[in-house]
Amino acid sequence: MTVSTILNPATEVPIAEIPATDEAGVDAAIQKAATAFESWRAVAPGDRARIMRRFAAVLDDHQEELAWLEVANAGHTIGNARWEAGNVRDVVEYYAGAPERLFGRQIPVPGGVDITFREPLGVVGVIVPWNFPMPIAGWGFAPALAAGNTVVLKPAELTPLTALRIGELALEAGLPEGVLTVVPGKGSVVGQRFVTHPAVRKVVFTGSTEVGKGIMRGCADQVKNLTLELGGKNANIVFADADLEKAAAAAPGGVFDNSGQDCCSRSRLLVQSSIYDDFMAQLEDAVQSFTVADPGSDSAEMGPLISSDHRDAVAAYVAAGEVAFTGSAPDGPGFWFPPTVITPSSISARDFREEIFGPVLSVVRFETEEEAVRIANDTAYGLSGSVFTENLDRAMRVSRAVEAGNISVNSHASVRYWTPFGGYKQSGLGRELGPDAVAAFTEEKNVFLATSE
Ligand code: TAP
Repeated sequence: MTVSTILNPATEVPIAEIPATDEAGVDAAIQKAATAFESWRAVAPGDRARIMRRFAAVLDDHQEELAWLEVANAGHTIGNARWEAGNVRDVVEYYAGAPERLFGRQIPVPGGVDITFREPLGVVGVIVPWNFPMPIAGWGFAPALAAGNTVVLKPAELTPLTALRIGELALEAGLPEGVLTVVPGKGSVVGQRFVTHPAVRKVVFTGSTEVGKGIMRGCADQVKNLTLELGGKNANIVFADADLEKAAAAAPGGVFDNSGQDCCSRSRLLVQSSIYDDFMAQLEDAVQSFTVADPGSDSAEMGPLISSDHRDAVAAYVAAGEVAFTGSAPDGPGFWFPPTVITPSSISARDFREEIFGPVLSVVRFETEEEAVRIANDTAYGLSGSVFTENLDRAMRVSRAVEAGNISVNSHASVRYWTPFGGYKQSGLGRELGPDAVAAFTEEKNVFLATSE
């Protein structure tokens, strides 16, 4: 059996050995989930809701444990990791409200009565990347379970520890065996089998656009339901009429949070020419005071990158770009990389076009609002973006004009579990979170009952 050695990315010290599931093991997990589906779908809505609320309570009791596990496995700062564990709890709690409110409709038709039902799909396969192991798992499994589906969940090979623990906590909370099964292993084996196994009726994939396209092609064979959350190259547009101090103070967090390993990272900064020099001076101060340190310390704003290979990939972009200034990072063991600001020679430079997924910010200037929107939209991606301005008309105009699923005005926050999240263009397909996520884990059935005159 293949075993993955899990490293702490801040120290490079091995912290666990996790067996990789082979294809027979994946098939057994899917079969178990298919069997559990028959009884889980039949659990009365109020009881399903109660079990999910209990699951949220158990997650709450273990928030601190889960957070420290993520610090060790993914190098997330403890502040972020606490938020992430709390987010899984909140998302489970939020969708615990859904089973009792999974309404159909009564539609007026001639000759009878017409009603619709929301029925669960069956087994749902959730494939999770390494950058946000806990929240992204929860965004898939919580609404899926609420709708009456069962879930097989594949964490990334590099970061399986919190998902495996959440699987144990689900059982402790009273979810029946087979309702939520965590299946660690390789994407090419476990993830691929979710795509090809006919009992898996929907795949929820979060990861790179390249792998996502392959999964979409694979799902086509069985016309399988699919949600894709893919990459991003998001623009932060700072207008001359913005509160510059606020915009400069917020920019580092918008791109360097989670070491830039964030599909919503505002990795393209567009600054209006008339304030460019002033803004860059303020940005330099903000970047240099951004604290990159032991992720377990309360003051850390950024930890290491996830792996040595990933650090090499990020470094290659920086070596090819024009570095304007950098922050600092610890020396010694750990996959550290300093926050780095690049001024690309043109908007066709690689660092300005490709998702780097590291702490690298590329800054360009623009003259007019139209030009800012044109540059922001000149990308295959469309996940998120920010607009900094004090002019409400401009804020609304630009928010509507940028082709992205999530825009923030005078803020970089993109994720709230109450609101829909997802991408335009090659950033994805479908939406997660928000009030409609449960519907994406159902088939809508229409029933017509003929009535006699
Ligand atoms: P990927 O390499 O695409 O991996 C994502 C997941 O897919 C991992 O669990 C991976 O498994 C699995 N996988 C790999 N090959 C597969 C295959 N052929 N069939 C099925 N599953 C397969 O991405 P990553 O490097 O982990 O994550 C970074 C990317 O995710 C970035 O592009 C980022 O923008 C994107 N991302 C998007 C979002 C949203 S919400 N849009 C959120 C976070 C991240 P193993 O790695 O374990 O082999």
